[in-house]
Amino acid sequence: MIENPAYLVEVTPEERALGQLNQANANRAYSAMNLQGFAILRGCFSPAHVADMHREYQAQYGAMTEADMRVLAGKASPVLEVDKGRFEIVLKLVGAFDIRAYASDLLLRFLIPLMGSDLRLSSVTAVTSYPGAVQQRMHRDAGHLFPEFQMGPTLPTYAVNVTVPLIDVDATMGPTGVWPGSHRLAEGKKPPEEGLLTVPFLKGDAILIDYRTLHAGLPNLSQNVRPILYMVYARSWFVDDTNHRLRSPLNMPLETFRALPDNLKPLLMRAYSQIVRAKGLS
Ligand SMILES: O=C(O)CCC(=O)C(=O)O
Repeated sequence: MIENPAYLVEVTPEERALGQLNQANANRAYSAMNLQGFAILRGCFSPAHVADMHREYQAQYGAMTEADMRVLAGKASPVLEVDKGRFEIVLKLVGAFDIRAYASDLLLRFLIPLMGSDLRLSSVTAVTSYPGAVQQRMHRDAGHLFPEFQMGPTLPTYAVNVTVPLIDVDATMGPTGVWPGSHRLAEGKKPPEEGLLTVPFLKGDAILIDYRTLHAGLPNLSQNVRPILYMVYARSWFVDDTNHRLRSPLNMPLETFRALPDNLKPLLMRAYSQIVRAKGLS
């Protein structure tokens, strides 16, 4: 029998139904986050929920060609062209993009021991690459903390990007490639390009990437549009001024926020204050 690599954790249907990883799986994923700076929770989301999220994505942006997206990106809109043919979209959190996604029990129960029980949802977007999108440069989502003291690589996690593919993403369609262990590298130190790890994404996966881990969206060599959901969770004091200084980090109608259970409101509170700040400054 071929063993799964250390970063790949198979979530059982029982764990998904319970909303909690068993201790052995949780430990395996914590160890991967610590040593490799990423982990894949395979089967974190049910196939039916992922299909619903994809339908909702299609309803919001499925009709858009690459040219349409570029036009949107050229004006004040939820769309940003991050690289040629690759767009970050502040999705409207309606339909299946609901608490089952951004407040998934299984995810939150896993993330709380990593970042504290007062962790915050920092942003929710989608990153969509169109056929022909090129490979991104190697980058971190944000830099090390306390850069002047060179201690960032040794510190615990301050933010995690949770990527949820809305369709299966094989190597030709371009998943996100990572450099395992690069969260422990000092600013300015680069791992060899050939250390890039490419793992095809499957529907139901949640790919957890420490904000410090070097990664790159890979080229889309297929004929298909590749949308992935991007949910970022962070320690309560971390404000993502690298990616969302003047852009709203999420798009949720105020009435949806007001209707959330009271215990979930703190999770979104900071993103809301950033929305207000972005509106005031832009
Ligand atoms: O498109 C991807 O796979 C990754 C995107 C990304 O890392 C980014 O836009 O910062």
